[in-house]
Amino acid sequence: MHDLELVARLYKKMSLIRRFELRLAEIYHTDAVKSPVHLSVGQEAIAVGICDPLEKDDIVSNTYRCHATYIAKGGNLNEMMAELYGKATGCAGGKAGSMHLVDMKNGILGASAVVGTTIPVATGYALAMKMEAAKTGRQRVTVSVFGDGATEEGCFYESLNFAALHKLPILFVCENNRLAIHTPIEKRWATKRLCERVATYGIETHKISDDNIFNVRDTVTKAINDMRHHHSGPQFIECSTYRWLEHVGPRDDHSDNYRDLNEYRRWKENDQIARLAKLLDKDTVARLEDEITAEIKAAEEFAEKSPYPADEELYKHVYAN
Ligand SMILES: Cc1ncc(C[n+]2csc(CCOP(=O)(O)OP(=O)(O)O)c2C)c(N)n1
Repeated sequence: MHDLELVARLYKKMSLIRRFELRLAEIYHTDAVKSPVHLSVGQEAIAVGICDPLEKDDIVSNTYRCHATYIAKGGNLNEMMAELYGKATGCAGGKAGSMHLVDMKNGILGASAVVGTTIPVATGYALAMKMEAAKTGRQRVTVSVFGDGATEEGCFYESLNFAALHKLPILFVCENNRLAIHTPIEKRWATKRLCERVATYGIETHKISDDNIFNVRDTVTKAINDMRHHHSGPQFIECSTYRWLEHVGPRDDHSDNYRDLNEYRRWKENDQIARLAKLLDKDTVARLEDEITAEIKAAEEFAEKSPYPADEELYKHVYAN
């Protein structure tokens, strides 16, 4: 028996992410959105399961596929839409776009398009948090989210080693959607034993193979508690999931012949949004969907009405002060 308030909260976040992204896909051809978009449709349960147990001042670190974690961690929706529109009111002043969402007020570290590079940055943030806790007595935690492709980068292993050596409060989460652009895991990895590889660094690992949002949330809750209150050092979670749409852009790419469509159908049947909708009564779902409609509409209006950045902005934030 699930707590219905929790189910409603998780449902709303997942549905907001999906509907926001599907709306982007709808308007993409109008050129309102000024940057490439890497959509997470199908993967929402991971971002929401990870972020729900976090405190506001805990940090989540993303990749270029960062819409889901930004929304799940409580990033400002108006500022997100304005950023995608390239407007001055955007979360990065309209100069960064979809791949570099950031909202430090809500604990969302800036993302990057260079695969793997956010992992050492997040590890450095966890080091700062450990040093901060030595003074304040209160331990914040960092969650570093990345794809399976990022685990092929050397800086991933350097970060694991450093975090384990210094017992840093960082949770590494691999969103394993089996694909790096068009290349499936079988063509990239000699073995799929990712958790075993990570465990050799002395890091506790967990594998969640079914995208079950409650398993993700429970595993993260326990890991965060261990890190925050028992100084367990880093932990690692591999979450299997599946991307429904193309690697970058608003379309589905099912005619491109690189994915197994039976696998796609199996993941679609396992959709966590549909699953949670069945646990709620119809009126609750309708009310939550109405709220989502209003929030997306308000974000679009905010973005449309906002000005583009002034020309002088070009010269700001180029060098550190
Ligand atoms: C260092 C680097 N190498 C290659 C690329 C090109 N590239 C962009 S996304 C991507 C796939 C990464 O896959 P994964 O980490 O599994 O994340 P996903 O896109 O599945 O979320 C690649 C190879 C890049 N941006 N940076």
